[in-house]
Amino acid sequence: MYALDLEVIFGRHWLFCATEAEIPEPGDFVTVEVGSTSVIIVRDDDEGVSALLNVCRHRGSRIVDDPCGAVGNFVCPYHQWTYRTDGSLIFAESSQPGFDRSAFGLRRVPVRSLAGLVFVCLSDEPPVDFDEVAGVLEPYLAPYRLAGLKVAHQTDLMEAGNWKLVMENNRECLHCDAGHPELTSAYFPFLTSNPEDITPRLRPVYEEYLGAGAKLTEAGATRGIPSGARRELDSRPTGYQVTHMPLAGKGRSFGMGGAPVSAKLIGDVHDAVFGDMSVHFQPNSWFHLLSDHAIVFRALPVAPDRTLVRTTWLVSADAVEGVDYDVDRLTEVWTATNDEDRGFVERQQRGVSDPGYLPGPYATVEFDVEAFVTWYIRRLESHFGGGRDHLG
Ligand code: 3BY
Ligand code: FES
Ligand code: FE
Repeated sequence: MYALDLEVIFGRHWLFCATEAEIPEPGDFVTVEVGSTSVIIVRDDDEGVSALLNVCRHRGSRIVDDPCGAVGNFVCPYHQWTYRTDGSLIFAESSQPGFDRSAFGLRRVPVRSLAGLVFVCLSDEPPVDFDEVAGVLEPYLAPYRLAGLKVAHQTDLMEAGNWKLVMENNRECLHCDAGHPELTSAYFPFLTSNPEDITPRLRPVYEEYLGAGAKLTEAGATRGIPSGARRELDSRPTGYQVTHMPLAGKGRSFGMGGAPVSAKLIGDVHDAVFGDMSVHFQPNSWFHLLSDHAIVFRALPVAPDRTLVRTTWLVSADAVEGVDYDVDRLTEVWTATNDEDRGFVERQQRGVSDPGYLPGPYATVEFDVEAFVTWYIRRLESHFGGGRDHLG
């Protein structure tokens, strides 16, 4: 199943890999490891974003070892074949007469930037629906001007669980109330999608949540930033969702109790009380855009029971560390939340690996877990060319 996941899910779908903010200058690059594949995402000399296979066209050496860096050109450490940042080969020593350098550039990988979020597809025939999805999401994301933000912090968390458990955990907040005291200090306790399930104790908070949400929609409309939820999580190859929710307490950001975490608002957002614009992508990413920072998350499988979760915090380019923001305070809530989620994933991995495990039913609020699972099954079905029978 792990090999199949790498081949069908990670090998043939658009994967969020990095932000343009990580590679602001020509020659800046990050490398991304997906199974045995290594991709270099680089700002090329024309200021565009290229994705290149990290495999030398001479005798196949890996070219770049570093997870990120800056280069003039890429020089293969083995025999020094040298490539421009757009992948074209410019130097190959002692090549035979008639050697055509232009035929031996680094292999290019399909890449798209959606408002500064860089997606890569490892297949030469990527899902064609990305542009349509980008068309829907662009108006929501563009006002945050993500490409021009500054990386304030980045963490890599290796979780001892299968990537699907990481994603399922991300797709529900049933565990939030008990499991995320820091996050729920900034979130309303909207743990149910059914208003009739709201207890009398929670009713006033729910009314407050609805009121704050209505205000946000109004504010969003007046600023030209759309606010309405869009959701196509299981019906297309590039499954996505965007929601815009108010925050509790101070209502500003992911500081404790909804407190702001940076003094400089980002992009075109004018009001610090702008809630949480949250975006989900199948199969491997989620995003939270706040008035004063953005957090982007990416999960990549490393082994059947190992997943690497990268979290990147972005702030306004003119926000000064120690003056406008403090990394500890900026990252406090999600560092704690990520670690709590890691604990849940690892605990579940141990449980579902028990031969005695029998799956139970979802709660009503776990509908996005179901959407993820449905998306996954449909993608495998489509790979095998039809019905579930093919899955054995
Ligand atoms: O990040 C998310 O999208 C979800 C909602 C809040 C908690 N959880 C990890
Ligand atoms: Fe890269 Fe020979 S393998 S130059
Ligand atoms: Fe969680």
